Amino acid sequence: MTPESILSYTPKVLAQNERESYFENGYVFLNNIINKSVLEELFDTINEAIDESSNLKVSNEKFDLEPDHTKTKPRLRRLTQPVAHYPLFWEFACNSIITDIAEDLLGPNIMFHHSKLNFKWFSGGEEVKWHQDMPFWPHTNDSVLTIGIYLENVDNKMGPLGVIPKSHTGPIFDHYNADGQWVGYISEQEKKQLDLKNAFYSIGNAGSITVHHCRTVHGSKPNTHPHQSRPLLLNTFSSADTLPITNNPTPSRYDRKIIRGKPSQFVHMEPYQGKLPPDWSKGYTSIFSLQQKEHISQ
Ligand SMILES: O=C(O)CCC(=O)C(=O)O
Repeated sequence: MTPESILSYTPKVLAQNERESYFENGYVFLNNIINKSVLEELFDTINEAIDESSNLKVSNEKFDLEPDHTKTKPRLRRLTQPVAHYPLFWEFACNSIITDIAEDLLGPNIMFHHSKLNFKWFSGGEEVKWHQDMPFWPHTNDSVLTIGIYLENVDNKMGPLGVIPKSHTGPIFDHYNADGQWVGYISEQEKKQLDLKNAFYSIGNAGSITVHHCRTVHGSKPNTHPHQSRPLLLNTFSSADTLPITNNPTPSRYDRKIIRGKPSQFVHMEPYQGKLPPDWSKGYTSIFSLQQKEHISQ
């Protein structure tokens, strides 16, 4: 769907000027949106997941671990596809205020792509280098977004999510290095085209929401807070007429599921002017391990 047709529908949560600002700037940040009781429920499930991960020594399809993860001091980088493992996360993705916000920005018919929970543990939880999402999972057009929910209060030491306003209107950057290897971030050379000094960092309370467009350049610094982690739950959705053109790096049974409205009989096609990602059908762990060069995909 085009921004004009999306904006012609009556919004459910956002003010019209917030929707217009999303299309103009490529992001929107909303402080204090999710109720405390909902956050507490999510946390009960997250604590279960952390307990389960504490028995692991190496990352697997569900848990991406920091290199110094131990049983007594678990340090999870990412819980992959929480929706596939815990019904509560699926219910939250398809039937909550975040689904209404997705509808305000994608139109009445919505397709689910994937979800993840990035922990960014205290004292060193890793950086996410500047990147765009679209090169990881290109679609037939750019009516695709990711909604992030802060599960703890986040200050500027904790690696808040940063976005470059209006970068979604610029080019799709190369996420391969000069040797043709996929690195999952924008090179120093190409970064010179970005207005980094105007980066917007989302600082806010637990229950705040960040939304970023699939072409918006974004990233986050390491978490240097001495004892506070920065769990960020991320869900990616598209308009129903916007189809992925490559395999989902982290497929689940909910891949391409219509979660609002109805499937589309038509596809909205725009030229995709970026490189395709590598074939991850035989395995993908996370942006963290790719960017930290724990393995490099060709
Ligand atoms: O966790 C973050 O700060 C950013 C995550 C992100 O951009 C991603 O996982 O693609």
